[in-house]
Amino acid sequence: MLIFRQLFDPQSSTYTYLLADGRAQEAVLIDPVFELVRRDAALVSELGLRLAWTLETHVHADHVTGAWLLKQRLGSRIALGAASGADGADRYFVHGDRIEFGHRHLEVRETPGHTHGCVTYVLDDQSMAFTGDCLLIRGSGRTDFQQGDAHAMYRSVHSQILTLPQACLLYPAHDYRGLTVTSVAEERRFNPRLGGEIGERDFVGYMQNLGLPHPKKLDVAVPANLFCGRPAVDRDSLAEPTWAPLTYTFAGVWEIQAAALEEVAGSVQLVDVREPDEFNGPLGRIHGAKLIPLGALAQRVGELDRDRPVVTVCRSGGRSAQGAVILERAGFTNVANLAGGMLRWRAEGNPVEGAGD
Ligand SMILES: N[C@@H](CCC(=O)N[C@@H](CS)C(=O)NCC(=O)O)C(=O)O
Ligand SMILES: [Fe+2]
Repeated sequence: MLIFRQLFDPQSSTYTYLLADGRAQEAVLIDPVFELVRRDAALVSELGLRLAWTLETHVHADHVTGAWLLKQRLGSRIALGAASGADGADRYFVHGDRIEFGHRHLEVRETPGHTHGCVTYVLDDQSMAFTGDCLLIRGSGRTDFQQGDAHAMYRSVHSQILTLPQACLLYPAHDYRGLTVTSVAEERRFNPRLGGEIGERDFVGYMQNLGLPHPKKLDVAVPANLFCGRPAVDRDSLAEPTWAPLTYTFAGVWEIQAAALEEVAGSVQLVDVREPDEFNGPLGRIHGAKLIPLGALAQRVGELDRDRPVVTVCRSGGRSAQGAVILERAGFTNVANLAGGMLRWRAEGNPVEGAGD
């Protein structure tokens, strides 16, 4: 069973792709983004997968790759094209290499043009290909920096991508209009730069006149990506919280387990976001919890100490997850949701107050 997820970074309009063999539970991530490593790691973990490899389609100019950070956190290995010129990878691909994950594999095709080291990853059954910034949906990557070469791109697209089966789905590294996927047949017919009878000279003329501004992050992204995303100085922007053992969920919320809350209960503020009748009802409440119903939380954040961590709680962990989001939006930095709420707290035999009063 193939697991496939298309993930999006709204900052740089980058697509990250998760592919996994569901039976072997082994995954690869294509083009992860540094700032979204937590999200990607959460998805890998929630799907019960082991991340074997992060694969770059090229040295990106517009965002820093998450490859290095994922290697630190999950032990994944880093791979990209040998012609990329990047240091710090565990494997450098040449044309025809295979990257295995479980019983599936991707084939590496060199598709230079946007950069020297661009590669396209083709799934074993040729049902999908990941074209990086070579072929974009109804477009192509730019060729005006980083060894860009419109002649090379034309040949890459025509010899390596549009020769795949007509039904092969093509997934690019970016789309700036919200389009998500295309196919070989569609691009052969409708790509305005590369489709139909358009020849190499037509394409080169088109590419010389794109007139795009340089990516905003170019000066930061390229040097960092030449080291596979290892920061030059330690960045603490993605530092993990240390006040309690927490889990980051793909839903975007930090969670604390009941057992961990017991350990830190004395030092955190516990906010119960249920309604008063529930707070005083048969499920009881946790010792020291302060009642602020979810609907009133945004207005009453002033009642909480911003310098101490906050744990939100409700009946089952659903409303309190929203409570955690509200507090983060209000500028609280150390916030976690009690996983499973009062139901799990009680099921695990933890003490409650007020039950049955
Ligand atoms: N405005 C974007 C520009 C991004 C950009 O130039 N993207 C490259 C890929 S790294 C590209 O080929 N873009 C093609 C296009 O914009 O049509 C930014 O600042 O990041
Ligand atoms: Fe790019």
